Amino acid sequence: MCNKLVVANWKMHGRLATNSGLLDAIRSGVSAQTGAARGVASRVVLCVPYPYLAQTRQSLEDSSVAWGAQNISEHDQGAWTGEVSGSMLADFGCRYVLVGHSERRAFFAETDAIIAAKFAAAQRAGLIPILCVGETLAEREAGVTHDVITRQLDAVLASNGSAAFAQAVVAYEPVWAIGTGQTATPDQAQEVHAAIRGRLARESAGLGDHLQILYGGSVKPGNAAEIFSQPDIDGGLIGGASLVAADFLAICAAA
Ligand code: G2H
Repeated sequence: MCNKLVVANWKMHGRLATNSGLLDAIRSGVSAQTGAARGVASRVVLCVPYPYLAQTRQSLEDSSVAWGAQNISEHDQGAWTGEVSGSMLADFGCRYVLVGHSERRAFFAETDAIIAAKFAAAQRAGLIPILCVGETLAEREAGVTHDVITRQLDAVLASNGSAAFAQAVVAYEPVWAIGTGQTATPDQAQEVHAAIRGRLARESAGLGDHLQILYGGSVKPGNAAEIFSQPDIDGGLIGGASLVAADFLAICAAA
């Protein structure tokens, strides 16, 4: 086991009553993995819906499992009805926040500019943004995968600068692999991860070495080890499989 980062994205799932068992199982399962005499355990983060942040904090605050949110306002405070700021997330102990998940881009019209602003807002609040990038099936078939990823990265680089990536995580999630059961092959994922690392290394050599790049898109216990074995894959962003404790813990153990 090496020091990969495994991030759960619960999406809009969960209820107070059922979350308790899932949180308890993950806390004790990760603790058992960490205690195993097999080296350094993977780092684990749960990104839960806003209403369950208090419950998650109460369950995990004395554990090695961190937590975060799935979205953030680009504004710090003010008349923005329905929005949640970075400082509010920090009040609930969040350390991470997803930014630019493809479902936000596709269904909530989040543009590259909005995502860059959210990335900045997260860092102003002391949170670590997990910037999600990825191409659609049509874009992959048109041969523009690298152009899309570069455009998504460059929007954040242009407004936040390369230094901002020293305190950030990038997640490559091919849109065609999200929740579909269709996973990028390890070679397909590795190729894009290497390109992401290369793009950021062109800005700053040290950045390329240290940046954590996660893969997301139908990661399951059965494919996690092979995906995580790729040299430029530093962990995973896990959706559906993060809702089943045994599956999520098996993925953590594979990391
Ligand atoms: C991609 C992923 C988690 P899933 O959205 O972000 O979800 O693992 O269900 O494909």
